[in-house]
Amino acid sequence: MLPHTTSRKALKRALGIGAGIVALALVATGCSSSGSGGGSTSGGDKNYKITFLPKNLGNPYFDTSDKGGQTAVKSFGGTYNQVGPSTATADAQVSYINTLTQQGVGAIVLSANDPTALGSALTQAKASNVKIVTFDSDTDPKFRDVFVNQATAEGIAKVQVDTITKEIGDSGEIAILSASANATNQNAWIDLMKKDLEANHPNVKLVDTVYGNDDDQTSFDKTAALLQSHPDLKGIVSPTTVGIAAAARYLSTSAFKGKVKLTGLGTPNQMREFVKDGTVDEFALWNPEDLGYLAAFTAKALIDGTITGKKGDSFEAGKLGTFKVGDNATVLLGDPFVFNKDNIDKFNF
Ligand code: RAM
Repeated sequence: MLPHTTSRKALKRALGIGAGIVALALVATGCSSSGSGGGSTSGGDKNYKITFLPKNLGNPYFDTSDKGGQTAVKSFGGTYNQVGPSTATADAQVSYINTLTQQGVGAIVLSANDPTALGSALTQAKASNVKIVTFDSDTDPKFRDVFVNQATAEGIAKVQVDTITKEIGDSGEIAILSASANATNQNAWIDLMKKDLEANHPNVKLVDTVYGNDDDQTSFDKTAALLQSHPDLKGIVSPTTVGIAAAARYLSTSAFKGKVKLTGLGTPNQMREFVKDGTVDEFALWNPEDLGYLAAFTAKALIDGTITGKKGDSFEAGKLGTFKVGDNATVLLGDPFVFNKDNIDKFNF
């Protein structure tokens, strides 16, 4: 029995999208902007200029969520754009928010590198009638209209703790390789993982938490350093797709392969070879393409005035169906899904 909370709905969504994806890097490197989408902004007097601002560019996870956003915006005749920094920092995101506000976009769809540091730029944007949707990584709720959450933080934390504790026989030292130190999403998950470990796994000791900043080389180097400073380490949890892929690459050619267990959140395409070669048994994620798609439709619903962020408001999200706004102006995509050697070939993102 897999240690996960996968619903049929989540699996169906993941499979449905997985089959149709052709690898697509919207913007591969650097700080840039990629315009595209539906050409003219239709929808009467509605400002459907919707720009995605991920944590950083060049991350396959965001290439996939951006692809979902683009599909959605095109489907309702809006103008899609994606901009973002090459490094995952809040400072780098501020200037993009200011520029988009000056340009008068209808909505910014943002994965935040920090819960508060973007606050004043976002407050100005909102004052200029730019709708703010956070997805993937939230800000303090006062700075945005709605947060589109990929899965509950509790569910995301639990699947990772369940997996690593099972893999190391519920005893011994583990470490966390995270993204950047201020990332709202990773920090929320890490807090919950710590609580779960303390409450339910007394023989498992979290000895270190290190940050690879969602940069491949930094994450690779931090993995090497972790293994060196903790010779008794039995497992690594990396709740970031960049981190887990870099850690797997390191482990796969080291003496620790298969001995030091690795799990966390990864994309099937980045992790496939490491599952097949025995470096990694299981890891989890949701469908980033669906997340981007839902976030774009959430932006549309805010622009239309169908929702304002009030609990109970509902809206249509194209092929994903109807969604409701929940507590703290949050919309929930679904459940995390666990990937392993038996199912990984069914996915292509
Ligand atoms: C990385 C980013 C993103 C996170 C995934 C799991 O791509 O940090 O914010 O949600 O990992």
